[in-house]
Amino acid sequence: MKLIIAIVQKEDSNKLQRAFVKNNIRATKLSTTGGFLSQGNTTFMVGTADESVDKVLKVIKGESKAREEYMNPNMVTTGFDMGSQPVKITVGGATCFVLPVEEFKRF
Ligand code: 2BA
Repeated sequence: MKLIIAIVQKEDSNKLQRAFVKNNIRATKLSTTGGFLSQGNTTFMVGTADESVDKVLKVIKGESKAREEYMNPNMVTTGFDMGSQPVKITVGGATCFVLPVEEFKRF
């Protein structure tokens, strides 16, 4: 068994949640914050059989879009807007980790 941790943008989270339900994929949705931009994002935890990992990743990929954001570099490092030029960054689609699960129990 594997645990997939998928961090997606807030804008994609509702449709991804619906796609999980439609595809009979069990998931837990957490409200999270990106460590770099300090913007809200969504983290899904999906416990799944080894042979279903590719299917789950495909569903995640199908519902997650990369977007461009502009940010003030000083806001990230100092917390203050010091009038510097905003820089463009591409925020992913989805950032996914696939972890082995030692034990899975439901009581
Ligand atoms: P944030 O940490 O807010 O990062 C948002 C975007 O800012 C990143 O998009 C990346 O384009 C850029 N970025 C992040 N750290 C950077 C740095 N040190 N220098 C320059 N640019 C940087 P993504 O890479 O697509 O990440 C989207 C979100 O996924 C992240 O939001 C974070 O919540 C999560 N994430 C990404 N990589 C991770 C990792 N290795 N471990 C844990 N969470 C991760």
